[in-house]
Amino acid sequence: MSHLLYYHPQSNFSRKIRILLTEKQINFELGKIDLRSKPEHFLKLSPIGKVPVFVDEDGTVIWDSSLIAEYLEEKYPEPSFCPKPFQERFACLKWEELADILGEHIINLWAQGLWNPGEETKYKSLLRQKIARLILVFEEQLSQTDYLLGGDTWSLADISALCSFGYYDLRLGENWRTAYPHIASWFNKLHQINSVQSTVPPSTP
Ligand SMILES: N[C@@H](CCC(=O)N[C@@H](CS)C(=O)NCC(=O)O)C(=O)O
Repeated sequence: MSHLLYYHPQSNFSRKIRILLTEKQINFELGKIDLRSKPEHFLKLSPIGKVPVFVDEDGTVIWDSSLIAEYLEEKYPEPSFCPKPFQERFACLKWEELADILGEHIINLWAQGLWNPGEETKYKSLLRQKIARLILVFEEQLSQTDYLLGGDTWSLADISALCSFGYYDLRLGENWRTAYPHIASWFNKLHQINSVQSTVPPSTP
């Protein structure tokens, strides 16, 4: 049995794992899930019903991108994308979480747009505020360091964040680049990497 990743091509959380698997040089097959009509075999594997879901070659099933990332770091440690020392590890996981929450807010804002098109609801405006507040944290960090953890190479933190900003592009437009120049240049630099460039979410699924 080979590795299998259930995913959706527009999903930021799936992209995170596709990049990680590619960079760790783990061969994997992709199983595309129609999120509007999830197949029974997928729902049997994952009670959460969200992508990504990773199936290891021994049949182990892991859902949730953060858990999958942690699993991959443990089971396929080289090259590593999260430092091992306690403090640094948690710094990495905190940035990953911040990036994922940004991604979730963007998903929610986009979904609100589908449900209430043209209407600026209180919830939409709250989400916009939350998104703006989070983005500022990334801009501030990247005005001081080349990568989110401050070293000279990217990590899981950068992967999660670039997936959320890529998802922002897809769902809300590319207008953030002018207001956040440090994020923009970090984002452009990361797009020179093949696994990043080749997983840019397409506008049609
Ligand atoms: N915390 C989860 C979030 C996964 C998630 O929200 N996936 C979205 C696509 S990006 C999904 O499957 N949505 C379908 C649904 O909620 O029914 C993770 O990190 O994997």
